[in-house]
Formats: sequence, structure tokens, C-alpha cells
Amino acid sequence: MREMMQKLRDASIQAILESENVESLEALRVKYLGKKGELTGILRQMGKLSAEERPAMGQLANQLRADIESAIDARRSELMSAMMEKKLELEAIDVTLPSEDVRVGHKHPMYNVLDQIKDIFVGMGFEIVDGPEVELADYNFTKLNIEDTHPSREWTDTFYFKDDSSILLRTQTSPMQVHAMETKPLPIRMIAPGRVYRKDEVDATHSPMFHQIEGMVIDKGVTMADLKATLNLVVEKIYGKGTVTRFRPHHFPFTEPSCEMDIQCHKCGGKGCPTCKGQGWIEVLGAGMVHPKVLAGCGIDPEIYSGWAFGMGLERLAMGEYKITDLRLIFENDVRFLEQF
Ligand code: 2NM
Repeated sequence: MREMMQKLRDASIQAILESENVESLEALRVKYLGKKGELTGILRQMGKLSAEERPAMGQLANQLRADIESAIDARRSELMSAMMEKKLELEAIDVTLPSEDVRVGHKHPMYNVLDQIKDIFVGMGFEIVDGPEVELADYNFTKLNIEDTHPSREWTDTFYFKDDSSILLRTQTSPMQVHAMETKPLPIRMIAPGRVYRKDEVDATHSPMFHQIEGMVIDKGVTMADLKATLNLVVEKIYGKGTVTRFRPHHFPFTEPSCEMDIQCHKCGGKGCPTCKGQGWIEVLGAGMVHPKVLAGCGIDPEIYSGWAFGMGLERLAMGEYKITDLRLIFENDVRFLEQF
């Protein structure tokens, strides 16, 4: 038996030293030390030994097991560090190599328009605010005086979150005005540009995601005259001094009174041309005096404070500005298109 163990020792140590990867090493561990392994096989024959021989043989077998185990451990760490070294060598990066050419994109035409508008409002003391695109129906609709039965609240019009009709993708940036009224000290002068979502099929004039910019002023003694004067000034900065505007009555749930503002076509001066589609006028935005119910709902006393607000679509503005006739081009982000602006 002593001889068998010596043979096993020689063979196993040799095989372990020659094993070339951790998988074959593991196979050797099973082969020699496993439940059906060779050492176990030898130990099974202990019964044949005399009582005097048994303790010494047992001790020898234990020693052999420990030696094989430590040989395996030693070989495993050798293999692991060799593997690591190989990996490091393979994955080495020469940081001194020149990089591949990076294709530089191009500023999106809509952002030219947005940046221009931001500059104008910042110049008048407005603050730019940014906020969540995922909103509570309360902030997107209820606090804006949009009644429970309003069609824009329908599942067919608005993206609600599964099983929860109180959470949605904002359909307008107005919830930012509500957040501002609830949290900011008065007076407030702010604009809120950003993405909005409506369940529309994609075509030349519709997209389920588009951009809006809305703005609001809340202070004591603010009137419709402030609304008109401020928006006239903005339009003159964009389309040139002397640009003629007109304000038509309109309806929005969150403003009273409400209006839409048109500019006299800056291309044809109102005669009618392709830019204004023969109309002489171009619709640019919706606006109005913030509804007293909206103010009160946000904790502002409508007897003391008043305000005006406006909202407009950025894609449409950029399309008008750059004569882009298909909204899809705006979202494709093809550099060949973008580079033209
Ligand atoms: C528009 C048109 C008119 C608007 C109103 C408010 C708020 F929160 F102050 F009530 N925010 N935005 C508003 C008013 C938006 O978009 C066409």
C-alpha cells in the first residue's frame, strides 16, 4: 500500500505540474482526490491492513492528500497569473497611437432657434428652468384647470404609465410653470423649454415627441399690455424691428383671456407667399393671462398677483425659419441635412 501511495504521489504531482489550464487541473483534482478518485480507491483497501499498520497508513494517506492539494493550489496560482499576464498583454493599449478620425456632427437648426429665444428672454431677466418629462396628471392637467373630461386626457391622446393613469409623459411644458409657482418666491419671470409627448402618428407635421418653449411672468399689476409688449419685443428681435403682429382671441383652459399671436409674413410683408402659404400672416404662439384658478391652485392670491404666459412649438418655428417642409427631417438627424444650416 505504501508503494501504491508513492506511485500515486509521483504520478499526480507530475500531472499537476504539467497541466496547462485550470480546467484540466480541476479534472486532475477529481481524478485523484474525488469521491471516486484514486486516493479514495486506495483508502478503501485499508480494511485489509492489520490494526497496527492502519494508523501509520492513515497518516501517510492524509499527508498525501494534503500534498496533492497544495500542489494543485500552487499550480492554480501559477496558471492564473500566467493567464492574467497574457490577458494584459493582449489587451494592452498604446495610448500614444493617433486616434481614428472622429466624425463631428452639426448643431441642430432647432437649437439655433431655441438658443436665440433663450438669449432674448435671459436678456429681459427671465430664468430658464428645466424639469421632468415624466409628470403627475395633477401637474400636467388638473392644476392647469384642464377638466377631467377634456379630450387631451384620453388614453388615445396621452402616454400614461401602465396601470397608473396618474403618471404620464408631459403633453406640454406647463407643469414647469406650476412647479415654479408652487416653489419659487414671487415675482417670477421664467421660460421652460423641453420635450413633450402626444400620441400622434408620424407624418410631415406630427410626431409623438416634439419640443415646446413656454414662459410665464407673475407679479403685482401684470396686465395683457405686458404680454403684448413683451411678445412684440421678442418677435422684433427674431424677425426684425417693425415686424407687425396681431393678437386673435382664443381659448385655453389655463388662461383667461387667451389669444394667439400671428406675425405679418416677414418674407412678403403680408401680400401672401409660399412662406405664409398665401395667408400674409404666420401663427407663432398661444398666450394669455394666467387663470385665477391656476394661480389660486398654486397658492398665489389672484387678488394680489396676476400673470401672463405663452407657449409655442419649436419644431414649427425652426421649420418656418429654415423652410423645412417635413417634420421628419428634424428628427432623423442626418448630418447631410443638419450641415445645411
Ligand atoms: C400656451 C398658451 C397659453 C401657459 C399657461 C401656463 C400657466 F402655467 F401659467 F398657467 N403655462 N403655459 C400657456 C398659455 C401655454 O401654450 C400654447
